[in-house]
Amino acid sequence: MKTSYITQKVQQQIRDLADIARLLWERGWAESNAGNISIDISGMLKPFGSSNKQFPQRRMPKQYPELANAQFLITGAGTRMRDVAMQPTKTVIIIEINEDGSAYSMLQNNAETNRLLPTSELATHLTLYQEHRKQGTAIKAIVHTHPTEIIVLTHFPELLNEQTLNTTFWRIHPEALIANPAGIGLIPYILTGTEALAQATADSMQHHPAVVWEKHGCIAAAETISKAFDLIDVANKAAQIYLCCRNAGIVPIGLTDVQLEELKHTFGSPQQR
Ligand code: 2HA
Ligand code: ZN
Repeated sequence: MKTSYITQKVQQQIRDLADIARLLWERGWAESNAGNISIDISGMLKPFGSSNKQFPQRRMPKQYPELANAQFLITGAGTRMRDVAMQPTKTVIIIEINEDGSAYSMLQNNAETNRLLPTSELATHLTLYQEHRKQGTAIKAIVHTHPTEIIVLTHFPELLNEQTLNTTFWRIHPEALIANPAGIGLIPYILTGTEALAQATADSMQHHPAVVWEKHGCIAAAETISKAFDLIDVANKAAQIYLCCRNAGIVPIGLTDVQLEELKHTFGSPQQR
């Protein structure tokens, strides 16, 4: 990545992204090239605009008008989170969306990042930023990863229901509701890297800041990358506790109905109170 135009603010965002990549790797959620991260850095760099021929534009299958002139840090396709942690400037790309949201250019010109393209889940990242901008909600970072225990739970047919999954999490680990009163979304298995996955995730995110992808992983969006990580971390802790109980030979009951109602009444979303 050529550094001359990269501001201190952007450098800090790159460090923050690398810190979260390290956590994903250390959690065991980032085997090989699993997972991807992006941060909206719009306003932190002067837009280059399409008049700049230094960075060629690549057209996208879909147009993102709300993202006109936006800039993002995004992990490169095929990059390993452990490498992102160690060498973010070789694995993270800066992209700028053009004036009508139909193409992006990669703001980079060193030999290593030049060979990279944005993550295979680019469509999902951009669709989520686009939909949140439309709704006026301020998300600035997206984390997609493969949290082991959450994925395991999507192989339990009896938990493949959004309400059941959330109630299970809240009963077994009340902090899961406190950390995310809106609950986690759950969408059925959809092929990785597709527009269909992007759209289903965006639909679910109208109600939930984090979404489980059946038999694949989890994705979260928040105002900061740390908050996006926390959403997945807390949900996975609940999944871990549940699985520990099952491994110990019990099907845990968790909070009683009265205790769950008290929790929802105190910490739940307005609809639950
Ligand atoms: O980036 O995890 O979902 C690799 C993936 C695709
Ligand atoms: Zn994935």
